[in-house]
Amino acid sequence: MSDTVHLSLEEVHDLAVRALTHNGMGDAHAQAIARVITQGQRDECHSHGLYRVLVCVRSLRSGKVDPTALPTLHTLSPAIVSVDAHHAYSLLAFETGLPVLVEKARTFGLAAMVIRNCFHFSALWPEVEAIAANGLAGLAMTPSHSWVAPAGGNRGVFGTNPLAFAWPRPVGEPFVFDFATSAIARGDIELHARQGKAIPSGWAVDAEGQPTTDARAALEGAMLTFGGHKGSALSAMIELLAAALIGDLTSAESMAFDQGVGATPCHGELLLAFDPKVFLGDELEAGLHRAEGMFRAITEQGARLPSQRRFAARRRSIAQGVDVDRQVYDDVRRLLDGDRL
Ligand code: NDP
Ligand code: PYC
Repeated sequence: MSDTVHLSLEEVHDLAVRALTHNGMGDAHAQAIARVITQGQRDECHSHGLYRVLVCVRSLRSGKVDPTALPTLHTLSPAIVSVDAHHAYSLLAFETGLPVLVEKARTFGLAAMVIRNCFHFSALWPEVEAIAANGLAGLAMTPSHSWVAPAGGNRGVFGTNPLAFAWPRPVGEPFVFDFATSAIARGDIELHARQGKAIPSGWAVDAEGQPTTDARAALEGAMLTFGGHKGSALSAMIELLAAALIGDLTSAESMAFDQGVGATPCHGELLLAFDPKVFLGDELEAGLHRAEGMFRAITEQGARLPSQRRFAARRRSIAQGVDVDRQVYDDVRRLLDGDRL
């Protein structure tokens, strides 16, 4: 039997919605979550694709998540919108706040969206891409749980704290990067552990603080930042801007809030949008042209832009569907067995 199951994107979306709603997720949240999970599977970001349905359902069963709360909007200042997720998942809050963020960025040139009190599992590129689809540059960051040691330490302080950026290009896909400030997303180590695979050295230390390539030992120990002190400083910045500054939980506080139940981290998120038309005025074309020159200088020497792998996977998946790890598929299917929660 093959290790993978071939599905269309519609089948991925439908399976995610059914598994979530069967386990008590409200329909609006299930739809928003399934859209992003399908995008993750489509772009071959396996740590944030269908696998996340398992984590969402475990979180629902923990009783911590509000499965139906609807987000509410508040204006903090003319350029800052705040969306309270009321302890539901973050994605509906993002969708609710996006049009306001875009309008504010177009008015003021620079605007922020704060999301508070949200359970947050998702990759950030769908969000910065959605900002770029409106002709704006976008920056997003969020804490998670304190699994990651600071450079020079061996005990978790930071979350895996992703940072994502998108720049709208005159033609074609935007320039996008999105990475954890840990050496790798925790989801990737979890997938290695599920598959009994070793991890590369440099990702984590074990519970005794010793370097390890054992995925399970890594999950028990502490993850490491990417780029040593540089990733460590960026991760600290994210704790400051996307937790302390916005009045929400740090990764350490999110971990404490979890009380060991293993739910999705609960905290806030910060998104910034920049309107090149306001920054550049009459010089818009020249500014965008300058950016294109920089992209050309990268690609003309054979280096690739971040997200090129993802965009190629997207084109393939749209044309042919996706191959889902059979173990993940079977586990998600099993969530449809038994009584509705
Ligand atoms: P990766 O290390 O896989 O990739 C990070 C970025 O680097 C991508 O934009 C990728 O583009 C790019 N990249 C990779 N290799 C190259 C290369 N050779 N040249 C140029 N660019 C390259 O990601 P992570 O494991 O760090 O993170 C994975 C996902 O996990 C992210 O989407 C992140 O948002 C999510 N995450 C979410 C968290 C949360 O709390 N919500 C916490 C942590 C992570 P490409 O995709 O095209 O390869
Ligand atoms: O993969 O590190 C991760 C992660 C944490 C929260 C959501 N994804």
